[in-house]
Amino acid sequence: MIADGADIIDVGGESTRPGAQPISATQEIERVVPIIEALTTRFAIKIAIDTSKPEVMTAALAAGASFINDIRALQVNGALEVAAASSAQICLMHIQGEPHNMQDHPQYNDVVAEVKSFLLKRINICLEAGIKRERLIIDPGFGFGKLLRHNQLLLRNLASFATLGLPILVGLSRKSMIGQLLNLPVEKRLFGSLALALIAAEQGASIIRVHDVRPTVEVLKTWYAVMYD
Ligand code: PT1
Repeated sequence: MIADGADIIDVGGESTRPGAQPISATQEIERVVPIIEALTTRFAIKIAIDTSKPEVMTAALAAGASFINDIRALQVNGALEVAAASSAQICLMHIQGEPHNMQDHPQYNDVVAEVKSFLLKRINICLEAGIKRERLIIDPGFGFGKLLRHNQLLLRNLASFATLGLPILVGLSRKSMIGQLLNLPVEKRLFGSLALALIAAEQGASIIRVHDVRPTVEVLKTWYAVMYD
């Protein structure tokens, strides 16, 4: 991933895919800490820790992570305090429900407005806890308690999240949204993922979480060179 042009490696020990079951903090730490240590001792790459648990955040930061990627936007007890006491960058993501049940019946009146208003609340809670604005990143949380229609509306209107004044991160790679649009299984979603990465970048996303680093870097480099170099 580093050789292919990744700027950040997101390390996670607990699946957050639809239907995933939770694991303990101890088990999560046992999974991620050796990986983070192995990466930080060998490479000068930024490591994100994909977790919601404060204990895991603490252990991962001590092992060399410098980015907290939290799909629950620091809502778990103690997470806000750990994040505030660190100097890490923080990604605040929107989710409706919990991974095990989030796709059961996602419901919104105005998905774009509701996701934005949730993120604004979490941003303000972070600022009140003493976290500098410069450390924050936002993510609408594609596939996290969202139907295809909700994901479409969020991506179509992603540029409007710029009103929150923070960098935008998106994760769209191989998600079921592409499966629904193209009727393809997870291992055949590369081209759909590339299309979604480009749409997100064109609308101002500055961090794109992907599985297929090299193809994505080539698409985005080509787009950027033509449009902005
Ligand atoms: C994401 C993300 C993430 N996605 C951030 N972190 C996952 N900040 C894990 C599906 O619909 O978008 N942003 N960490 C992976 N989660 C999912 C969710 C995987 C939905 C697949 C689906 O297929």
